[in-house]
This record gives sequence, C-alpha cells and structure tokens, in this order.
Amino acid sequence: MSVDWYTDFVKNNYRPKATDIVVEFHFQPAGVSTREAAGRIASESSAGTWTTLTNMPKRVKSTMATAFNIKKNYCKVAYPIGLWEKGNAPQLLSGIAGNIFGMKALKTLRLVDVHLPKVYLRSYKGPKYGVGVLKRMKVRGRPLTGAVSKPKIGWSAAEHAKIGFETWMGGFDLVKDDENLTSTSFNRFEDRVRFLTKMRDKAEKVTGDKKSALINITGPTHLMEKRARMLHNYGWEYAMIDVVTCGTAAVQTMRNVCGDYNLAIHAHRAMHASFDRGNHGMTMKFLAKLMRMIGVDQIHIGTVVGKLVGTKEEILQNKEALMEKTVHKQALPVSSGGIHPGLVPDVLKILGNDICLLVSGGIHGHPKGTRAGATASMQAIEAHNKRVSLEEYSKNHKELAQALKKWGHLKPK
Ligand code: RUB
Ligand code: CA
Repeated sequence: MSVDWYTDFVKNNYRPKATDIVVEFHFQPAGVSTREAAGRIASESSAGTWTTLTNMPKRVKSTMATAFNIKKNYCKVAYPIGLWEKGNAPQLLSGIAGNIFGMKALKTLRLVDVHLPKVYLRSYKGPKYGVGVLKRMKVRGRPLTGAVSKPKIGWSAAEHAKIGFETWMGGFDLVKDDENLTSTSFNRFEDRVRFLTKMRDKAEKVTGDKKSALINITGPTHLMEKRARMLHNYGWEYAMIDVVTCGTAAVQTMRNVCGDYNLAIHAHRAMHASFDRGNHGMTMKFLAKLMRMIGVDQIHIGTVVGKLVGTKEEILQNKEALMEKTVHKQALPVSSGGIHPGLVPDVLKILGNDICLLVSGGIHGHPKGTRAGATASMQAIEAHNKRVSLEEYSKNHKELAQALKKWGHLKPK
C-alpha cells in the first residue's frame, strides 16, 4: 500500500484550461526526484497532504493542482479555478505561496511568475487611475518627478514641509515620505499633512503648476482608513502604503477606501528583497502583478543603475507586469533608489518617460541644496528628451553642472 500520492499531482503533458491559474516555479529537490518534487509542490499548494487518506470526497479530483512542463529545475503548476475564492488575495498566497516554501523535500523554491485567468482577475478592482495619474498630475512627455525628504526620518513636520516646498519649487511634482516615516512624536502624521497642505498651496500659487505628495499612511488598517480620510479632506491626490509590510488584505481594504476618496495608491515595496533575491521566495514581477491586480496605482520596480538590487532584465519584467494587457488598467512604474541627475538619462533610456522618477539623496545632496538639486534633475530630463548629452547641456544649466561636478555618473552601491 503506497504511503503517499504526490505523483497523482503530476501530468507532464497537461494542457491547462483557459480558467486555470498557472504558476511557474523554480525548484531544487532535496533527496527526491524532480518529478516527485514537482508533484509535492502541486500537492501541498492545493488538495494534498503527506500521506494517502482513508476517506476522500469525490470532489477532490476537481481541487487537485497539476504539475506539468517539468524541465530541469522548472515546472508549471495548474490550479483549477474552483480552488479559489474570488477577490481574496491572501487566500491566493496561502495556496500558491504558502506551506510549499517550507517543505523539507525542496532545497529551494521560487515562485517565478503567474498567469491569472480573466475570470479570476475580474474579481479584483485593479488600479483606479494607474498610468492615468500622469494626466491627473498634468504631466506629459516626461516622468512624474518626486523626492523623499532626506534624511528619511528626523525632521519635524514643519521642517519636512519646508523641504517639500523647496522640492516643489525646484520643479518636482511630488514630495514623498519614506517607508519608515508614519507618525512619530516629532513628526505626527496629522501635523505633516497640515504643514504640507499649506506649502503645497503656496508652491502651486507661485509656480502655477500642480503639486502633490505621497504621504505615508502605513499602519494598522483602521488607522490607514482614518489617515486616508484626512488626506482626502485636505485635497490630496495620493496615499502612500508600504504594501508588503501591510499585507495584501490591508491593501485590498485600502483599495476600496482610497477609491472612495479618489486617492491614488503609491505602493512602496519595502521588504520585498527579503523574498525576491536569490533562489528562494518569489519574484518582484509576481509581486508587481499581484499589487496591480489588487489595485495600487503605482509601485516601485527598481532602477538598474541605482543603489538597490535588480538586473535590467528583472526591472523590465517588473515593468511588463504593470503594463501588459489585462482586464485592468496599467499601473505606473516607479523608479527610485540612489538616483542623481547624472543617472537620470540611464533610467529614462531603460524605462522611458512614462514612469514616476524619484530622486531624493540626489537632490538634497546637491551642493546648492534641495531646490537646485530638483532643478538639476529636471534639467537632466530635458537634456535626455532633447537628445543632448548632460555635459553639453550643463554648459548653460548651472545646477546640472554643479550636480555633475559632485557625482558625475557615479553608480552608488
Ligand atoms: C529613495 C529611497 C526609497 C527607495 C526604495 O531614496 O530611499 O525608499 O528607493 O527602493 P534615494 P525601491 O533616492 O535617496 O536613494 O524603489 O527599490 O523599492
Ligand atoms: Ca527609502
């Protein structure tokens, strides 16, 4: 009598149904055959357990996933649509990204990609605005620009707003909170919103341009709801959420709340690299797809050339996850981390103009200060779009010249 039934979950030449959720995995077996390892992934992530069972409902056949296309260290697993509760992202993760990561029979496991059928995708809202935020911010032919006030935490709410004002006055569209700035004793969320609102109104009046901010509402869900309401009441266009640390359930709830308040969601991805580096975990591409499905409007995808990890291939895949045709609107890629004017053309060459570009240390570290730093970054964008080299353009754009003198084309580590 056999003890287990893992290979019942393998059919190497299986042709997935149009309604199946299909996941691609990379895996390294530990002491079991490749075929059995693939079967174990399909089993543990759907209807199986470690041993054969004495009693089984007839229905079980229709809830079993199938491992197929097993090639070297890759396999695909098809999940019947009936396994899933529509519009429940945590449940999806509990299945396709749940127990399987801890199985002894696998040395490593990586969730590489997912294909989500239309019937499933339609049960989520997707972005309310997505790339439409560009139009909302009246930005055309260039990236939406923004900066985190640096140092990322330590300023009072009033100081923070002053730095924001300088950022806007230098030509940037957005002032951004950093991931760990929520509400502290020295910089309360409510104070920050009030000060930033005043400064925004002033900057809009002086420049005649639309200005906005990515204010971080991250916290327990009930607090995020309260904070979103405040942002709405003060006339803001965005709420920022650390989507990984908050989790999919909270982001789903906040998609509804923010939608009702006409707030676009800026998704900071802090913590993603705890599971998207190396062979074990999941790809950023998958996370980007998931967050677009839930309905964030813009999300960080990397820079290639900046301070944080991510190859060009990976970053382009992340972008594709946000831009590919699905039932949902396209989400806007955010490129951020270690960028300064000398690197701006590199980022734009890779990702194009339809992005949100964040340059933070790279404006506040400008020898002449924040406003000059933002100006220099805008000049670098203009130079790129006019197909003029930065060196050439800097001959009659002094802020850019000063930035190049400090950083050149340095790629920070
Ligand atoms: C940017 C910054 C952001 C990271 C996030 O500051 O700290 O939190 O870019 O990383 P700076 P990612 O421009 O000074 O580096 O965008 O890769 O998620
Ligand atoms: Ca940061």
